[in-house]
Amino acid sequence: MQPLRRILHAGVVFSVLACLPLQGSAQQTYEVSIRDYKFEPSMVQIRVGDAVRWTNNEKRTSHSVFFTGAASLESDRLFPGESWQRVFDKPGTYSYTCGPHPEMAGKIVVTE
Ligand SMILES: [Cu+2]
Repeated sequence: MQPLRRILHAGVVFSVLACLPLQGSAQQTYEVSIRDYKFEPSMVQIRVGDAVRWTNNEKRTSHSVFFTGAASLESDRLFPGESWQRVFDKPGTYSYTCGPHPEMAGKIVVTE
């Protein structure tokens, strides 16, 4: 019985390891550029577990990424050249703006 049990155990370990690279490659990071007082693209569709990274590409204006609504969350102020990222663990539509410039608008749509 002992050798058989060892083979079964090896099989389970191999299966678990084989799944890891697939899970890792499913997660992606999407880029949003901040320029001319706009989020580009203003709407991004992603899957649960993906990340979005915002980069301030202005010459001298600073911005933030400010999620309004129930789970309110604001990034630090991003100066030109700086970036900030967030991972989305739950499906939903996440609307955001910029703290200092409420006329700026963006949306992240997260699906399963
Ligand atoms: Cu701004």
